[in-house]
Amino acid sequence: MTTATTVASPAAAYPNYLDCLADADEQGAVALATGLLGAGVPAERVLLDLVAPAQAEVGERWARNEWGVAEEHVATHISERVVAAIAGYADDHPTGDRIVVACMDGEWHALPARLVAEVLRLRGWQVTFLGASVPAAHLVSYLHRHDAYAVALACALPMRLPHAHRMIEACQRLDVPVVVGGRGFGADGRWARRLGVAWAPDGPAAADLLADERALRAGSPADLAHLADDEYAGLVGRRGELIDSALADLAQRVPATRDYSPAQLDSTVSDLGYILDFLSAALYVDDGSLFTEFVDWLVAVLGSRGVPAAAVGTTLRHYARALHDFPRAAGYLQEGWRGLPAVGPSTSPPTA
Ligand code: B12
Repeated sequence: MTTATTVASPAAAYPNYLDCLADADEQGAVALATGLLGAGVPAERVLLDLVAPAQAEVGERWARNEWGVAEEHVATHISERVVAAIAGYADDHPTGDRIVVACMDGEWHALPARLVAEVLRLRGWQVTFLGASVPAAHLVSYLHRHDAYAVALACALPMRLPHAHRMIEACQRLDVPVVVGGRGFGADGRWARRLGVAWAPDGPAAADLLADERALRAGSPADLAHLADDEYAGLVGRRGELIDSALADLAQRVPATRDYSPAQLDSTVSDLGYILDFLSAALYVDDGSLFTEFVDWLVAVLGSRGVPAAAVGTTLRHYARALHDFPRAAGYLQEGWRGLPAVGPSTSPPTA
């Protein structure tokens, strides 16, 4: 078990905090965080300079296959516990208006949203935290029953952007202003701008924006004229059929997949689906970089688990052939394939 010593800055506490997460040392982690508060570090800084970067590191360790899902779950549970301990330091009687904080439908990354919720609370807003995966209809019905000055919506995965847009539109129809954030909107929030919604990089920036109603409501409308080509809707409609055919294609071209265990088959089907979901999201916001960034990430994650980039290449080629009459989708697939490390442009392109 890690011994928590009192340190005076989040940066100095960080290595010990990571050790606490790795050692499942719940008490040690809480003691480190509350020790910082006791040393005069503002609660907001503990959340953003200790808990948040530690969680990002947890993700990197998972991506590199150094940590399994169980280690990630333990670490996230401990971080949630730490956030709850820090939350106890917020003003019990905030005077600001009510902000509803929620995750997009299908979005299970509740902790990033919780960090934002606590920062807003620390800044004096009344906050109602709805947590993970809130279906649009339920958010609307909640907003009908409870007054809210604004809604803060979180999205960690770009593949949820089409759902995000539905939720944003639902709030806008009720004339409740929305601020969005999270990795899902791109590091610079570029996909939020495409969806015509205010974006903030973190809790403090969101608090500043919420304090300025004009800025919150300013902004250009969604820019989605490209959806008229129906590629997005067509791809969503063909999702099941495309996964089935990609699986059959893999079995033919990569014989080892025929001997996959049920668990390996499950995760292959998930990956085949993720490829289509990220492709659909890229079509939705008309930005191929959303898809190519995902392919780079997928290749790295699968590579650390012994799956060669060529397997991803096989599927990208299959989807590009199947979607030859979807020019935007085929273009993104081709870009993704060209960026693959081992199969690069020296062999024939996916549409050939
Ligand atoms: C914990 C975790 C989970 C947990 C979440 C539990 C929970 N209670 O939150 C569980 C197990 C559910 C999970 C599941 C998955 N996860 Co996950 N997860 C993480 C992890 C390790 C930490 C999340 C976290 O707490 N981040 C800490 C916060 C602080 O980071 P942040 O998102 O950058 O937030 C800051 C800003 O973006 C901003 N912000 C965030 N939200 C909002 C909202 C508003 C309104 C505003 C203004 C600002 C704002 O403020 C925050 C503070 O500064 C991340 C790694 C990471 N880098 O985040 C992966 C990560 C996000 N997950 C990832 C993946 C792939 C998945 C899965 C698809 C895995 C799988 N195969 O099943 C599923 C998808 C589930 C789903 N449909 O949502 C990938 C995403 C990669 C990608 N290409 O998009 C990541 C990046 C891991 C990695 N390095 O590869 N995950």
